[in-house]
Amino acid sequence: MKETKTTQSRSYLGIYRRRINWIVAVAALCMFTVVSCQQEEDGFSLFGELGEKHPLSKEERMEWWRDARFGMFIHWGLYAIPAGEWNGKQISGIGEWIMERADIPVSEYEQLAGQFNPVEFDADEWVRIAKNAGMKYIVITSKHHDGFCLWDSKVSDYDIMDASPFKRDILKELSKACKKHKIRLCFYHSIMDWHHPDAQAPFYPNYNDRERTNPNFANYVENYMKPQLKELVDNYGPLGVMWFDGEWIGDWTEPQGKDLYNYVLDLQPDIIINNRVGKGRKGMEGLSKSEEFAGDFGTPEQQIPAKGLPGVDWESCMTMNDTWGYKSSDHNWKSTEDLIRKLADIASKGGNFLLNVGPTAEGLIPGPSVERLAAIGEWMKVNSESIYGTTASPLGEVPWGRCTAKSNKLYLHVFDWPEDGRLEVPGLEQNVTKAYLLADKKHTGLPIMLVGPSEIAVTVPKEATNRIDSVVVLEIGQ
Ligand code: JFZ
Repeated sequence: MKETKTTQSRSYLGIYRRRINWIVAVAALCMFTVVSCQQEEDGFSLFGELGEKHPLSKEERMEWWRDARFGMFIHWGLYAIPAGEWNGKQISGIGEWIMERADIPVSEYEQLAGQFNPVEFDADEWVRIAKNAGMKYIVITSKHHDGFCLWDSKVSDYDIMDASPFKRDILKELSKACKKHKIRLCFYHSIMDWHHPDAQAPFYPNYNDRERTNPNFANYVENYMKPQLKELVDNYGPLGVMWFDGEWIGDWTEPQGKDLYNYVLDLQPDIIINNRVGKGRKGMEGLSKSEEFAGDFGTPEQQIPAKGLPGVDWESCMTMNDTWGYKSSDHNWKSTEDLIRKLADIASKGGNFLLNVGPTAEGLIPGPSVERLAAIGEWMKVNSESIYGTTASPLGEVPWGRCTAKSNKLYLHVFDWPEDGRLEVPGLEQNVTKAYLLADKKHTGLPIMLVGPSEIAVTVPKEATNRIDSVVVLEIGQ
């Protein structure tokens, strides 16, 4: 075969063959140089430890995520059944930790699987709730620390198909609904596993042990966790993000984190992986890009870093009350006002907002969460342009609210509407050519006055367009 080909090409190309070989060689060298420079610019050297072999740059992988700015976190599992109460006692702390908090033996806790029958679960409805709120992605617990799997796993019997009477593949239904409504599906997956015998420290009850280790942990990683991740990517993807957690246990090491990062990227080349795949609390306030390995983005939890995390992609995850997993006694709901302003605040600092819901054991997103998401959706219908695809504010602190930026526009999120109709905007370096209310479909220009070398005042109507956050758009000249 080879012989024939050579002869053929020789007869076709004749004396030009040598010249063509040269051109091919030079072209290949040029391409190689361009590719390696680009990879280095993106933070990954072609020959570096991370990004090696992976065809897409981080910039390419992060594009949709940076545009999205707003996602739904879903913590759902067996813990929704006790809902914060065990043997008639209220157990303090977050609901999904009840197994640990109430010292429940594995043999007892796993019996909850036999009761898990969320007949009200409607994947389409959940996705619609997220979509109507303006959320662009959903991160659901494929497996939380308790080890119970919400999909039909071939390497486990501790899952929704084998251990529960429900016998419907929850993640399959969500995957279909997400595709239908064009929302990215992502999984939260706990490295720590309180159920697998090789994953927990072997002295009960040490589910969450940072010191002691399990001699068979490698077996759990290679023959259980990795095959499960492959199932999730292959059968429920393509996924948006693999969101790891529970990396603080004594068994987990930084090299294992790097290996897992590469393993998941090999499964799906455009997937995004959070920082908790590796050791430590990277991407938290005060840590910079240069510090060790931090996955693709930082995950400040229940907090918004005061100045954002310049140079680092990040996502604040937050509860609407004080628990991730459903807890029947927790009524401490954040107000809609608080949530909308948090969304604007996070966007103004260059981050994403991952807002949590904890569905009930019946399969319903709690009413107070649904109401708040609907109200956020109403605001987003008018104002989402000031959130999607924006970057951090170029202005310093502004007294009346927050600011986001996109191409030649600044979006002024006015929380405190000026009673005198004069909105002062300090810290402006460029020329403002036009100002208008985002809620005004006609984009009627508002009067602009120069009041200082880098300060203007916009004359705005007496009444705010929205009592929580009215957006004024400034168009910036060249
Ligand atoms: C983890 C989980 O233990 C918890 O149940 C929930 O899923 C949450 C989203 O993540 O808890 C953490 C993880 C990280 C920090 C604190 C609690 N942290 O970085 O400070």
